[in-house]
Amino acid sequence: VTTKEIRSQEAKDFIKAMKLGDHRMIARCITLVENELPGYLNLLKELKSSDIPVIGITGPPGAGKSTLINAYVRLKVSEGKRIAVIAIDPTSPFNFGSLLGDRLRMTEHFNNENIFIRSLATRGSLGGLSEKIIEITDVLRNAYFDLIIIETVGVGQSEIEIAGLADTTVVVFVPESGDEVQAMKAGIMEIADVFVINKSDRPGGDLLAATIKKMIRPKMDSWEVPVLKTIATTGAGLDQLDKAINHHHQTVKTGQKRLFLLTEKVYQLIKKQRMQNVRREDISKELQLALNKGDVNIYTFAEKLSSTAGTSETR
Ligand SMILES: Nc1nc2c(ncn2[C@@H]2O[C@H](COP(=O)(O)OP(=O)(O)O)[C@@H](O)[C@H]2O)c(=O)[nH]1
Ligand SMILES: [Mg+2]
Repeated sequence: VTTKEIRSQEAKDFIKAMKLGDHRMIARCITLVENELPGYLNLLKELKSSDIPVIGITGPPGAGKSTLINAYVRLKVSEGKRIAVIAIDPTSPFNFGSLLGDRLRMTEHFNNENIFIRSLATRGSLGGLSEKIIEITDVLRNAYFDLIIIETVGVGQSEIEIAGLADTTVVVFVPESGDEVQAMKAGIMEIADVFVINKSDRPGGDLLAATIKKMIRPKMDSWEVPVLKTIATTGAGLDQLDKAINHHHQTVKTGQKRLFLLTEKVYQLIKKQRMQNVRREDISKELQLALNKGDVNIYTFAEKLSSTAGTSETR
């Protein structure tokens, strides 16, 4: 392991290699960022903004999130797409990759080059991890993938923390999740772009769907949140899920949600630099101005904003 600082020029070469699909380089860049090795910020500052879709899949443990992702990846790979999956699962941090790997290897479409899987261990909660995931996701967005999927386990507050990470957030339940849904906080309703009731080979899915539909509030960009039923183990309902994800991406690509997501990311980055007094409204305003001028690198942007915020009056 080298501790030599990565300079900007080298970072540019790294990104070039990632774009060409060099998996070892992708893994190296993620490790650089994950462990904050010397020069990792230089790498982040060289990243270009991109609209490669990031799909967050969350829900209670055992709901079938990994199985669903496995089936979805299979579908997308069969379309010739390249997919990166990040799994953040405190209950089974290392099982996911092998599960996905084994199942994919059995399919005719399996090609190592087209799938990249990385498990991240949590340190108890998602706190502090969310900005890491933002950074790692942005690294992956600069590689050669067509789609990035993040699996997180929904436990209390963490669903809300992932709100800023994914362009499309899919919340997965099972037909028996009624009590959980009833106890659901408003925040979870707000982050869900698509609801999935998986394990719909079991009864109760329609009733739960009706309950969820009653709780849905109006969303940004006039998006109507669909409630879908799937059976991840057979692939039933996967086409509808794919349609919903694609449709959502088209809807928010140029909509309000883009600014919301960037604001959320910059907020997390600045919070990490311990700038507690920064307000999201101010970030949004500055971001909109910057976006009007063109391409925005959120790492340079956050650094600039936190250095100016430090000198302005405290609220
Ligand atoms: N009956 C049924 N079982 C499923 C379905 N989807 C997943 N499972 C099973 O549920 C268990 C948990 O799945 P997993 O994907 O690991 O759940 P996760 O914790 O949400 O990632 C596994 O044994 C799966 O085979 C489904 O649609 N129907
Ligand atoms: Mg899982």
